[in-house]
Amino acid sequence: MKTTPTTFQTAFEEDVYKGLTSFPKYLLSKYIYDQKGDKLFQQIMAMPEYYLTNCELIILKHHKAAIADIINKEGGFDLIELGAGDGKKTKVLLQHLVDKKYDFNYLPIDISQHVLEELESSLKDEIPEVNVKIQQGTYFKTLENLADYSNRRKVILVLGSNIGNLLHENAIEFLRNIQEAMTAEDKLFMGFDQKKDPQKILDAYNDKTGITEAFNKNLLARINKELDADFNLDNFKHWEVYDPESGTAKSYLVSKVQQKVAINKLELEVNFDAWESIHTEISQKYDDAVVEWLAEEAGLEIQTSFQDNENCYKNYIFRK
Ligand code: AVI
Repeated sequence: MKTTPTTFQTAFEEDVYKGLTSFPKYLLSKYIYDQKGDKLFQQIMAMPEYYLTNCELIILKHHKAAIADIINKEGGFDLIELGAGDGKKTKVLLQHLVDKKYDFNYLPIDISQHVLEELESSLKDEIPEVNVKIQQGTYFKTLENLADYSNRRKVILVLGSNIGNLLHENAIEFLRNIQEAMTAEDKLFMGFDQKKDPQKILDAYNDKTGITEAFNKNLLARINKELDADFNLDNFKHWEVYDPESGTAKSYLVSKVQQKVAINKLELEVNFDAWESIHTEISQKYDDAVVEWLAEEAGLEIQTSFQDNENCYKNYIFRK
């Protein structure tokens, strides 16, 4: 193995190097999302096992009027969505806000310009009354510059239990960054997947059709493509565990054989023992006590929450 290169051209290079030279090995789940990863995630959201999408959709459909009542105030507002994706769930709320003739702008933010353009054009067809302004960028950068493009009361929307991909420590930092960008008038509306039957969680992250496996392995495919590496994807097994005590689902890629992988762009050769793992993602599941604790640590207060009949998933409204 070579010594650490002194300069990396991208954060991706540096993070891959760090993760695969650590013990135990890991890769960061944010790198799953290139164009192929985005597509695979869309497929995951459409799978019957991936209950999260449907639960949140049901909550939005049932409670859209109550939600709109809380977020709407005189003088109008900017609805800022972090990690907007295809906007399927958000459109339920947007349609209601339009029907009620509420005064608002919709500002979806996503890391993928491609995803944003598709969302913008689908909105033109489906709900042309919505005044939409897309913004490409990472959550953190965008939150820093929020004042540059929103000067009205803000309602910040984070759906899909996206916060679950962060360790508690990072989730608190994320919430605190949002809190710092908010005024006392603003609201945060966020989805948190709840603790439930462990089997249901394992099934959602380990579908028989292999979509989640391909999604997880897209990390290796991306390293092959962008860093000139020779991972053989068939030599790795997708493995999911869920700890009902901590509420943490963890994804791994496990090497089925003893093998060496060359990552040419990093001048790195990575050795894997048979059955050695790469930790790739966490998907945290919550209960009220944990959400209250996260909020308090971040300087936020839960105003109210909405849940589905099976208490599978919850959307909380926070204020500062
Ligand atoms: C985006 N995020 C909330 C998904 C989740 O449930 O953790 C990503 C995902 N990973 C596997 N399936 C879906």
